[in-house]
Amino acid sequence: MHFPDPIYITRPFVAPLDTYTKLLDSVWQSQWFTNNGPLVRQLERDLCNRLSISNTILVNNGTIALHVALKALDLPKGTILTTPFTWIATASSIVWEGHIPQFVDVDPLTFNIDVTKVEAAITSDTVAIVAVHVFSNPCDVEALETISQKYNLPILYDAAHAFGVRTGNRSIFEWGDISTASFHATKVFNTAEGGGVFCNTTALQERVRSIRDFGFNSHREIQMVGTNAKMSELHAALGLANLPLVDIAIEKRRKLTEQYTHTLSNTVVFQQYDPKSYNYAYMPIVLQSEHQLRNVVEHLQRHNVFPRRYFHPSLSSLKHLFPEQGCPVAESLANRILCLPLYPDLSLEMVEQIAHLVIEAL
Ligand code: T4K
Repeated sequence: MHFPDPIYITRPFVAPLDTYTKLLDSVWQSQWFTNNGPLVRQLERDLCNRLSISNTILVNNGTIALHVALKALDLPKGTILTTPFTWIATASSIVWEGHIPQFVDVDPLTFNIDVTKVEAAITSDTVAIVAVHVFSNPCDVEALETISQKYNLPILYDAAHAFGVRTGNRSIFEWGDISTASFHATKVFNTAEGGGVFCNTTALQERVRSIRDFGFNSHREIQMVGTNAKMSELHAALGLANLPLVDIAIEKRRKLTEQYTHTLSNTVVFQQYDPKSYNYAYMPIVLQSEHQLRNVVEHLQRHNVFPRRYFHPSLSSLKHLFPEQGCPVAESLANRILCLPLYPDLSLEMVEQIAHLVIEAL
């Protein structure tokens, strides 16, 4: 089976073009393109309603969201405990804000930071915890909350993947002191480029709003060192067009994931998750060895299918960037994990064919 057109890891799921251009009419009429415009404010309100949360602060991407959130926490310089099994932005933003990432190994089943190893990693230099709900799978938020309270350490959740996920009857964005999301074109909900910051106190919200806008306060006085993290009206318009489709997208992704899981259940290992708290953002499979993984990648590519090695390598092995520290579980996982194509426009038949190519390669 050779696919005539390349099948990439993902394709954005977007509203019809005329839904988007109708929203742009108001921008052209008002000539208001950015600086906390009406569409950004509308999208912030709509996201609060859709997610049942009290606040959403939109920014221009998920990496800036991390920078702004870290800055808003106003931490003393020190080490930040984090996961090595994530996209580089999680750790690079820690370094960019002047801190040192200290990696804590991950749980081999959930792929999230191993909460049983967090306490032992805390030292007098530790100033915060940055955890990631990897592939939308919630961290053990209750255990992390207990640790955070015991040691008085703020928690930032990088929830880049976790749009719409709920746990403990709360939006995942409400856990910790502050959470961030990515609304990049490859994400379940997208504004082409974009991100969100979600705060648990009004004081943090005010700091984030100010940092997003060069450090101005509501009286246009410069009160702190900020940046330009503002989302434009064009990006917000795309978000407003796409938001009503998110539930359809997640449901399609769920069905495709079930198909993969059914066909591959005797062949590969899957991430362990609770289907009630998952948005099917990715389709990770774990193979027995890196050698096997390379065979699968080559076989799929020969058939015009392009899986991705999210996340490889484990950040703990980037010795030229971060202090050396072994994380054997994350390093082994990163060498053997592969994300298969998953997006709403794939058909069940295509998924079945891709799954059979994986079996063939093995
Ligand atoms: N924290 C975590 C845990 C993250 O995973 C990320 C980003 C961040 C923070 C930072 O958020 P942002 O600053 O990005 O908002 C992608 C995304 O660029 C990145 O957002 C994402 N995580 C990461 C996991 O994946 P690439 O380099 O794999 O993307 P790329 O350009 O190769 O695209 C993958 C496939 O998607 C392409 O083969 C085809 C398709 N595609 C892509 C784009 C951009 C399209 O069909 N249309 C498109 O417009 O990084």
